[in-house]
Amino acid sequence: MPSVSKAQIQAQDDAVYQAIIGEEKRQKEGLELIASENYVSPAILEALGSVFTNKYSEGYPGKRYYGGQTFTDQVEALAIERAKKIFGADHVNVQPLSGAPANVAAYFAVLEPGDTVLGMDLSHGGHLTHGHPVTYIAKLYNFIRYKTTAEGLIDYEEIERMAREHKPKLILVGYSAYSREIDYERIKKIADEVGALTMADIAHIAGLIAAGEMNNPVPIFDLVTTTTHKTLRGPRGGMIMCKAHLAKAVDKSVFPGFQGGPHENNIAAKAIAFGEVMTDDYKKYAQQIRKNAKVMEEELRNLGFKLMFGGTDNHLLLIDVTSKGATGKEAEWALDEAGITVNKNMIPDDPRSPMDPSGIRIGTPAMTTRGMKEDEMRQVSKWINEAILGKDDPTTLERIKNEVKEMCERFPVPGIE
Ligand code: DSN
Repeated sequence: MPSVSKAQIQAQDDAVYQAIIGEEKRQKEGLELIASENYVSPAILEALGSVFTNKYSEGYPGKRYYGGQTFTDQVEALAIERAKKIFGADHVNVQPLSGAPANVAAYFAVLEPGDTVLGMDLSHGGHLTHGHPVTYIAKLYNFIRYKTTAEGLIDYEEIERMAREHKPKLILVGYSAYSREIDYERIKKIADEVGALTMADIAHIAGLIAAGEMNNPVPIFDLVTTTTHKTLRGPRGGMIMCKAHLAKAVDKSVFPGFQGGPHENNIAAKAIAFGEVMTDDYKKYAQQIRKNAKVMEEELRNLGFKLMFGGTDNHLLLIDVTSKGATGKEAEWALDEAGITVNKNMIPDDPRSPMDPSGIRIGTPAMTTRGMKEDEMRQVSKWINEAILGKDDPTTLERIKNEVKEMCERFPVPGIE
């Protein structure tokens, strides 16, 4: 696999060069299980380092505030057209710098201060930007938070009851740690009954939706936001899709309402990523992500782990590790020592704190990009169990780290030699 040249950085700035080399080694020798991370193609890395980074282009294709926009217009229009085709969207804005800005710009497009929004509680799989009290938007809007049922599924009846009681202006679905399918038709019906708009944040599962592996809210919902760097396997960035009637409001909200000049190098990379998403290879990749997650579900359950939401329909698993005698923080640390990167995560109604919760979240997108399949998932599940049980035994953690490194050598990371 071709690597992306760093010759200029090496010649000019050794401190930065060493940091990049260190990160390449970490990515190459370790197993990446953070559900929101992935590896982009060498073409996407090149686009990120292209001369588009030099250009200011406030506005939109054909309607910019500065001159010199022939090629920024070309590349942005291409990204928009590809995204519209992939998701069946009426309108797409590819300028949001990431997922949180995309969500805030979507709120600004349709809400007035004080408006009520119904969104999922963070510990049940929601996201900070879905109204967690630590965020500024929670001071601006009246967020009411719903939860999953005791069985760990989205509680549609409760959402219906809360929607009737609170009459929200917006009902929000789409999650960061929830592992099950979402019934968008049912949410739309509830929203229509109470006169609410609908918004889905598909940041985690956009790639699975694009490949037809999960339900697509875009033809049904008013607003759909996503990042482009998770299962979509594009550059770090965001995107808003919406119905035609909200197109102007969304564009005005992103610029000039919220952001300044878009990052056209990033938008060029998004266009390349969308081109990749349209291929048969990508469809196979998305299918394998889910197969791999299912194998890990089965293995980890057999190893005695308690899986939140009863398992997975997508790319991730939220796991309670306390039954293995560890906290989420301890498990994250032990796995790090063993060359396996995960993130500690709250579980529904977690009695512990966000910095030392009861769970970890794992995902298969990055491992699947390296070409790992069912056999490797079985092995990784065993290592997870051994590392957590052996958290106080440096010899066990070192042994797993060496085994992880050995396996990783057989599965190259795109863009790294
Ligand atoms: N930080 C992302 C994640 O890991 O899910 C969401 O913002």
